[in-house]
Amino acid sequence: MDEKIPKELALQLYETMQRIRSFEMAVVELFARGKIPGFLHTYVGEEAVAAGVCAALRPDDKIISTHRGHGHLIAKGGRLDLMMAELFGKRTGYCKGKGGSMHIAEPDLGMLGANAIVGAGIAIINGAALTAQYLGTDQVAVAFFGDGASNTGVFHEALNMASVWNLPSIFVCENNGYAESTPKHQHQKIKDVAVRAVAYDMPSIIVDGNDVGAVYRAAQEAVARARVGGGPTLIEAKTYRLRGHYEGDPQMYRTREEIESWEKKCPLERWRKVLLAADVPAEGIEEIDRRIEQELKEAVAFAEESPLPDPAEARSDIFTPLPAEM
Ligand SMILES: Cc1ncc(C[n+]2csc(CCOP(=O)(O)OP(=O)(O)O)c2C)c(N)n1
Ligand SMILES: [Mg+2]
Repeated sequence: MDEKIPKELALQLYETMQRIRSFEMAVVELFARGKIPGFLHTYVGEEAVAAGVCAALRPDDKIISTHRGHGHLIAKGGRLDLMMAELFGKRTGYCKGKGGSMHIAEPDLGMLGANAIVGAGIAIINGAALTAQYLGTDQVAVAFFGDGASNTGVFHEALNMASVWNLPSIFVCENNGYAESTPKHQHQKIKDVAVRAVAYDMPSIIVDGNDVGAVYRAAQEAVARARVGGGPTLIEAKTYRLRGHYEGDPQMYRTREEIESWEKKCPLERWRKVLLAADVPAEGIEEIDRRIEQELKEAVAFAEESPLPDPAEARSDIFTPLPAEM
């Protein structure tokens, strides 16, 4: 076990990853059964990134997510029942069933939203970071995004602005080697996305995104710097998505062997081995697994039983009312 990670935190990291994996595997099945409308992009295989980064954050820190966002909300403390209801399009969900998988948000947890527009969140997070800087709080703001998103203009604009204004922004690139069906070597010539930080005189960290302990330490370093006015960091977490780009993706662009080679690097399996080697009792781990299984059963029942939104409310909640003093 990593000496810098106490056992309690190590178990918490495992629990977060397991909550994400179990939620995702449940929604995969429910989607196949026609219970979940729309598109579904799962985070299976990438759990260590959200779990490791969010463990280094405080509840009042902000994050922004992507089209592959369930893991980010869970790692920031999202409740499985309210998330499940949202994915079902039910009124009891986090966004009253009007957001769904790709637009789920919970500002009270500092989760500013999933986003179907690739790259969009990278700039939005600078707004949260600027707010913290302006108000003189020591909050930090994290944008999660993919390797594909690192080719958008908004990525470069956002990193430049964060650097020039010395914002407490942390940019976390989840490099899973693909943008939809396009392998990374066909969409960018650089080997490491992290090298792009040099153009903005920004520190960067490359980390094994399937090693939750390593991700946690990288995030801790970036967070510590941002909190004391040290400015932004680009973290590149190298990982892999074990399921298709979306559920139903025929995946003609990669081989079974490639997927299997990454299944062997499963972040949960790896961390379970680390825990056992550090004499964490197997029963403790199994107890976490059982608790999550039960929580998920209840979440599915809650979503199933919940009502659909009232059509009369279709046009409410579109604009936020201005605060009275404005
Ligand atoms: C602005 C924009 N362009 C294109 C798309 C279509 N699209 C959806 S996901 C995706 C690939 C994103 O790849 P990456 O950023 O690596 O994220 P990953 O899916 O691998 O997590 C694309 C091109 C989109 N949603 N938004
Ligand atoms: Mg990608």
